[in-house]
Amino acid sequence: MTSYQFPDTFRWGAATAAYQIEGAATEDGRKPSVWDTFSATPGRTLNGDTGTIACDHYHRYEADVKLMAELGIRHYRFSVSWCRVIPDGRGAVNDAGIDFYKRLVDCLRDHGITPHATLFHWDSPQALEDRYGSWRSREIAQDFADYCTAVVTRLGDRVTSWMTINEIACFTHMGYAVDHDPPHAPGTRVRRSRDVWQTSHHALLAHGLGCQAIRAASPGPCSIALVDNPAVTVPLTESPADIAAAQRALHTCGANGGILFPALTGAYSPALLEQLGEDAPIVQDGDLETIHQPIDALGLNIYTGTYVRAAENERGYEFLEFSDTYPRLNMPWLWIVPDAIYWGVRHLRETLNRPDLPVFISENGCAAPDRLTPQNEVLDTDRILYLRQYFKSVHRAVDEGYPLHGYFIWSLMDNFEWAWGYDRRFGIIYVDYSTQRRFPKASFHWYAECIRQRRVV
Ligand code: PNW
Repeated sequence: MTSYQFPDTFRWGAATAAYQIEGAATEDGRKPSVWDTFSATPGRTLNGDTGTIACDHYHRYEADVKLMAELGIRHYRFSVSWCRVIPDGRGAVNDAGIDFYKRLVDCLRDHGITPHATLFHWDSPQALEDRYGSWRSREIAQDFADYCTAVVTRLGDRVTSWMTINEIACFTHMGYAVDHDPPHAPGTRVRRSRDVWQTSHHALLAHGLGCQAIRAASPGPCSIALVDNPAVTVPLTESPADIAAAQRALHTCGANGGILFPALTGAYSPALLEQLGEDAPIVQDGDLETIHQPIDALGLNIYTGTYVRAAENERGYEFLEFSDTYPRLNMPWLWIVPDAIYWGVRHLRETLNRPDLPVFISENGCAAPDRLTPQNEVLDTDRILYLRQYFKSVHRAVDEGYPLHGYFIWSLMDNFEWAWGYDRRFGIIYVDYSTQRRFPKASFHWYAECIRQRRVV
């Protein structure tokens, strides 16, 4: 019998992102991001919701940090808003914007919580969209690096754990998709698939130049990570044949072959390039070296996975569809596949040949149709069921010796879930948006107990 005990050194945390929680969209010199514009456009988000107020975390961060301390986490992942720091995307730095992050970080440290700052979580400055179409232009990579320099110069005395960019595929491929009009996220519909791959290529360049900028600006040693959401291939059975199939399929599943592969190996996956043909992005001399920067850690956002088995076809594998009744939580894509965490981590060693790269789960969690009871409780047993299974998968990876060092739950509190607005709740703290009151859910107390006992309870 296993007790699912974790080592004392394992880091437990929670994650959020600037546009999803901060609000204060026009305060202290902040100018619009593409998400302000997109969400203010009729028909783009569910119920026309915007992040203008969100969780009002900008004003309530002290109370929110107290809740983190109650939860018992020692690590908190948040993101810095580019257009708060450099409102026009390039040029003048807005000290008032920086000051908010200084206050937040100092408050975290006063509570014994280590800050992990993501420099970009989808909220590109609108000014750069107007200037050159954001990620459609190569120019954004240098502007991002300059923004990294501005932040790290000013916050590097109190933050040493940096993440460059969150989930490249989500804000490029979903924003610029060829066949969606309007797209699911801000972006201009482009003409062909190659133009979509070009936007993610520019984001990879931004990551690479960003890494160099952070290292150059940091006053002391720091840790730099990329955060990716790989499409995790999970072998249907753990037979050698199905495992080999899942390894081969990793290249062509989702956008892995054009994002995680170049970032970690310095080359686009040959299998993906063959599949893309004429639609492969244009790669200039030196780009792959820039993209393939040394990183200190990799953050994986894993919510679900894709089952794969060996097949007698040309590729040697097949992807399996989910049936209508396969269990999922409150998002169309949120099939419950706990083994995806274990396999996501294991693929780094066996499929991407990066056996020693420290990794952490930078996001995992689920949306559930939470309701406040008359006693002001939220009895989210569905979320606890989900998390308990995924924690066991985290434990398996740690137990088998993979370098998985920590876990950040998505999310600390309910927040602006992008195109789904406030309708989908991912928090372990319930937010009553009419009063901004916070109510820890049953899953909050459950997670607190896991952290206290360092095991899956
Ligand atoms: C992440 N998928 O996005 C983001 O980093 C968060 O900002 C977001 O709130 C959270 O997950 C929940 O959606 C994802 O299709 C978007 O598998 C799509 C997928 C996964 C994560």
